[in-house]
Amino acid sequence: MITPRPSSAVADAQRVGQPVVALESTIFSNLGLPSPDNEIALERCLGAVADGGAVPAVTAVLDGEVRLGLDDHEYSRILGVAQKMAERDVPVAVAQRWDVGASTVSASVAIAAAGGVSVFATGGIGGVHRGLDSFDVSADLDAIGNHRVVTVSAGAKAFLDLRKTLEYLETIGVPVLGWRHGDFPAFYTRSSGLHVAHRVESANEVAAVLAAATRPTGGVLLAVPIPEHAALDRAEIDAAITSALEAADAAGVGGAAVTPYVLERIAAVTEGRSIPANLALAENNARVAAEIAVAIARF
Ligand code: PSU
Ligand code: MN
Repeated sequence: MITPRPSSAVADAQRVGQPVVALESTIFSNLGLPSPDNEIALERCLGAVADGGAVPAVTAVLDGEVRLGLDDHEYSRILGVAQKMAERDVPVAVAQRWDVGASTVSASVAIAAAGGVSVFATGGIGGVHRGLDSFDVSADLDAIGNHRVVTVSAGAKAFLDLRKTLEYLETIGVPVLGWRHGDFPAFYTRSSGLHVAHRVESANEVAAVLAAATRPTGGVLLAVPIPEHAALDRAEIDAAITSALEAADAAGVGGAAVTPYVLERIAAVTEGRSIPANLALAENNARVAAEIAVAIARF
């Protein structure tokens, strides 16, 4: 089993029961957002967690060591070239002493849970991909179901099959909560047209749901819609997604490379308009996650 090494800020917070929020590192690496937006996203997410009264803990593997929270001088390492690291890759990253393993949602919730952190913020989770023949179902979903962590996200990435993603989460028993919203968000837009199982109005309610979990290691998904002012036009983003998926298909991109490729194509087709939306929702999720962590610490 892994024992993540906490940063000194995270260790100090945990010693006195102060709230901590885990953040993934893939979105901040070259696999997530283009430079310099990745650095801006990191600063805004770190700031939002701190402003909310919690300590941020970016998860990663550095020099073969599983980390929960980084020191200031180390952030530059995850902003550069990194190897995408899902949960199943974490043991390999340790054994092979990877320089920089950038944690996806699945790796991040596993690291957070192992380090005693129960709230995690990301942009959008992975899920069930469109088309039946790819058999591509993100490991994020089972990881959320298998670790006692609240994952805060703007729904799943919009180019997925959101209906099947929600069905899968239902099957594996993950409570899907809508943050002051009855619809499952579609990342760049506030609504997918699909309903969440339950709507919640407060951070205390989310803390109470986690406390009443039926499984010792079950997680919760909190779906937070993108702030109104940052949301993209539904028709524009739908067209961009269609063209990005066609390009991925034509280029024969598969497996773990699909998500970075499609995100890059969506940014190109929307002439960069997907990027500020992505930054705004990630920051907003970090802010809500801090609220949840504060509520859990008080619960
Ligand atoms: N959403 C984004 N940017 C990203 C990701 C999601 O806007 O970079 C990353 C997250 O780290 C997520 C991962 O966990 O993509 C899912 O990858 P896959 O579909 O290969 O499981
Ligand atoms: Mn996949």
